[in-house]
Parts: sequence; structure tokens; C-alpha cells
Amino acid sequence: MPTVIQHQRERVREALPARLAPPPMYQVVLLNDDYTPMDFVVHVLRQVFHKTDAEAERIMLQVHHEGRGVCGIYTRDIASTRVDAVLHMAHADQHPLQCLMEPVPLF
Ligand code: TYC
Repeated sequence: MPTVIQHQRERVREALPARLAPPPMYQVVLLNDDYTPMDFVVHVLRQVFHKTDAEAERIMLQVHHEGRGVCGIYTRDIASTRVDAVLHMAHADQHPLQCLMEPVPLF
């Protein structure tokens, strides 16, 4: 049987706004292939991810040399929209460029 104080504490706790957990974050990853022109990848990074020329070049070369690279970290909906935008642009220009999203690793 709760005491009066315990009961009041519970009522105060229930009245407080719920503290929201931060949303899970996803990284959008670009994959290398042998056919998509480098200039096109840089164009996509500028257009879809709002990268500067220098940053777009850096990410493109990282993907080219290491096989994959992170373009940005977003909430699920924004990550998904950007993946779709990349795949749409690649398909429209008939490039095999691949892009995916994955949960940000814990470490
Ligand atoms: N490897 C490609 C080439 O040599 C360039 C490239 C870079 C393709 C990044 C895809 O995500 C990519 N033309």
C-alpha cells in the first residue's frame, strides 16, 4: 500500500512531460563501382548532400580507394530520402552507383 507521499510523487512524475529519447540515426553510405564517372559522384555529393567541392572530392576519392564512404548522418526519413535521390539520379543517367543507409555503429 503506497504512502501518501509516494502517491503524490507518482502523480507529479505522471504530470511531467515525457523525456524523449533522441531518434536513432542512420549513415548514408556510397559504394564504389568501376563504371560511374568520378565527376558524377562529385555532382551527386554536392547536389544531394550539400557538400562543398573539396568535401565532395574527398568523399568520392575515399569511396574510390576504400570501397565505401559515409556521405552524412541523418534521421531515418531524411537518410531514406537521400538514398532515394542518389539512386534516382544514378538510374536517370544510367550509372550503376549504389547507395545505402545503415544504423550508425555504436563505436
Ligand atoms: N570507381 C569509379 C571510377 O573509377 C569512381 C567512383 C567513385 C564510383 C565513387 C562510385 O561511389 C563511387 N570511375
